[in-house]
Amino acid sequence: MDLRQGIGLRRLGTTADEFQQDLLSSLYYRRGTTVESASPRDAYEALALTVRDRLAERRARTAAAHFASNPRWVYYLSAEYLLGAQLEQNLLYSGTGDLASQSLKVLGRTLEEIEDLDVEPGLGNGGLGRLAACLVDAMATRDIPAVGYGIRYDFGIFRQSLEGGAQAERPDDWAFQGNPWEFPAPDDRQTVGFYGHTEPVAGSPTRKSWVPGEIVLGEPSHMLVPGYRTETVNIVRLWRARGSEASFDLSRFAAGQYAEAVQEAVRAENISKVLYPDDSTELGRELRLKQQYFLVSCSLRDIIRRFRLRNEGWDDFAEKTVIQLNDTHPTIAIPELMRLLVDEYELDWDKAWSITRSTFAYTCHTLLPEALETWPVPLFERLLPRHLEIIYLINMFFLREVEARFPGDSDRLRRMSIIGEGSERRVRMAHLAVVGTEAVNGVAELHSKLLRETVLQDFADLWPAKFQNVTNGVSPRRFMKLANPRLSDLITEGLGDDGWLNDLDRLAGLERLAGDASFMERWRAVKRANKVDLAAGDPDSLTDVMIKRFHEYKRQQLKLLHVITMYHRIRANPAGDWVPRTVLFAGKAAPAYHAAKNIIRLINAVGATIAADPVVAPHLTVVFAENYNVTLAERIIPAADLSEQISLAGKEASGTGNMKLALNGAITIGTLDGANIEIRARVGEENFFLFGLDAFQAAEVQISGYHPREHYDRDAELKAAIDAITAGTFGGVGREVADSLLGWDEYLTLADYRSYLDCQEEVERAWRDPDRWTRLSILNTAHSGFFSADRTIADYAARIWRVAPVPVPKDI
Ligand code: 475
Repeated sequence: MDLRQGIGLRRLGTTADEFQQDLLSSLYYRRGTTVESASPRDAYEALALTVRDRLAERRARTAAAHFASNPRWVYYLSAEYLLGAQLEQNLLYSGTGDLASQSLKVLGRTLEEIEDLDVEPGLGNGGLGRLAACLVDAMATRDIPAVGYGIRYDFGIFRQSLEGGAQAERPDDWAFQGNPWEFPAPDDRQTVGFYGHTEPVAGSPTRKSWVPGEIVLGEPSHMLVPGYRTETVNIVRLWRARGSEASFDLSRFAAGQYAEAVQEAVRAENISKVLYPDDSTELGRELRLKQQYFLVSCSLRDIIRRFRLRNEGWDDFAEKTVIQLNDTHPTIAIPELMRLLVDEYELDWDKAWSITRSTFAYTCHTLLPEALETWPVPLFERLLPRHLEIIYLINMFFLREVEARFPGDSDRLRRMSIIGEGSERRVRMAHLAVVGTEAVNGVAELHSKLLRETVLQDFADLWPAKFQNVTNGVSPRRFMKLANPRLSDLITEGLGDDGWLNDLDRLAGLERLAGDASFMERWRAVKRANKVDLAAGDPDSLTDVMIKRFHEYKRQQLKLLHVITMYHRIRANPAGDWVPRTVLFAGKAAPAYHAAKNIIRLINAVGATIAADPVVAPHLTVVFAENYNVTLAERIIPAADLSEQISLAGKEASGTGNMKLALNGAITIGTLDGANIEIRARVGEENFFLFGLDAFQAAEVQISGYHPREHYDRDAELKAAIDAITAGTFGGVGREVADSLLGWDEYLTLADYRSYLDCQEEVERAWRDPDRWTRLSILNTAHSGFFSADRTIADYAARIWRVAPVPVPKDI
């Protein structure tokens, strides 16, 4: 196609009148209602469609430009996307915010009330899912031809509420009222098989034919992913499971067996029914493996279909395609591509393997052994019999390679095998992911180093060049411009223009303003106004935030011991000169993770005791904000003074909340873990509050035998804090937490307690000097530009994907 001839699309209007006309058209023709009878929901949907049209127009141009250039594509496979609310983002990315506010007047509505109806799709758990969303945003912003593939769960991450201070979970029926941002594409439906058996193919030693025992349909819909200040609009394509026609049993229905008649369809549709709410822990349920294969099977067929639009044969496939695996969840894509190439397209094994290996890349997001996915061989064999056979073959060739390099090292073979031979044989997905890909990366420097030196050491010995680091990043559009408009305006004023929003290194220009009295004054005023908006505690107090999933390795319990100690100190000396603090926690715990839920319960019990204590309450407030999600993060982050990043060193792969908070001028108190190390290196040692064991020391303590009681016996304040819990001071809540800390304390909370408390005193010294604190805050923002997801994508594009941007012409 010659793009100069145009794509036959009329440009949508950009004036207020034209926008209003389009809004009314949406209301009349697409909602089928009138101004007089329009409900708030009608107004919301009409606005969403009007804004969506602006992006859809750019999408059409993007698709045309991509088709014309037949580029190398990036396909991002992720079981999770935490996209966040769409309306505000799409208003920004289409530049229609002001038009929308004005036009809504004709419907008698304000943008603020309409925005409240925009439900965020919570199709992810935490860091990994939000990272996927930041990366697709940055890919579009950098004009990378890309599609994100995922699952359209009917129910996203559960809604959390507190009942008597304990976490309660309710289902998240996020699309109950429909989702105006989505384009269903039933024509691109795929068929997915499960179970059954395999049969030999005459005349071929490697080919097999798989006869599945269950067939499920995958129906895609896509959401638009606009780039910022560029024409590009990419998509994320989400698959929803449907029963096939054959899954409805008419004869049973006729016989009055209504439930039985639909049971097969219900079974099929259960595959995309709900997001597993377990973050960084695996529970190895069959349905989860079904979800993974469902995502992979639908997406690979779609990728091949797209490849075939412009290419023939297989010679160019790996040249035109790179598939990034977001953790091991989509790793069955490796044997699935082998199956498609060998069994269905009849390529020989070696050719298929060379294509497969050079198509995939794998990102690991963890170091926790329990988060490294493995599946029992019998389950795999039942659900995906052909894939298991292929994995065995991959493993056989792989182990031959290892044997050739390290002859006679049977221990090494056993350690590296894709099949773990413990009491129960299991498929090790991380090993499969390393063997079947061209590049493997960790998500922060320390994490990548620890992967090479510990978890994946044998693989790094074998293929050193395969291992890379790509430090995570976050979207400055969502987490600065949208979340913190006041600060963004001030930064734009300080820097002279808003080019920093897609060139975040320019924030460094703020350094020269870090000593400017009037700029500092305004910086402080912004933070204060954000705190007033958040309305969690006194806006003049130190707002100390710990917002993230609840996990013992992240050590919310350490923060809590600090809170209890402050409580004791204030009670002992009510007239002391205390720095007023508001300690704000937010985060969800996996519903079956009892230790984490006990910590939530104890936080709330301690908070209630403090609130009821007239001596302590004026100085210390503990707030637990319910149902932490992207939308809530966008409210809390701009109001934070202190960012708690206190995981046990060597456990947090990267963290991304740490980056969002630093960019918004919060100062970090943290360990040498994950990306904290890189934040500290950039903002400067003197602008970061460091405490605790480093990863090496932590490992040494654990190896030499750790006795938490020694710390308890030695440290009177620590002892008092734990004894208070045990004595029932906080409504009798929390004894399990105290027992676990004293009994084994897996994450060395007590070992880091004193160092953490000392460091908090330094924090308070800095806080007492408002100019010093403001300078720290400005410098944190100024030197965090590196943590833009745009930089992360530039790294992936250059070092892993080897893809070039394909700009979309403005004038087609
Ligand atoms: C890390 N989620 C952060 C972030 O790289 C890191 C695991 C299993 C099943 C479902 N979800 C998960 C994670 O493992 C996860 O969110 N990992 C996080 O990835 C992005 O910044 O340190 O813990």
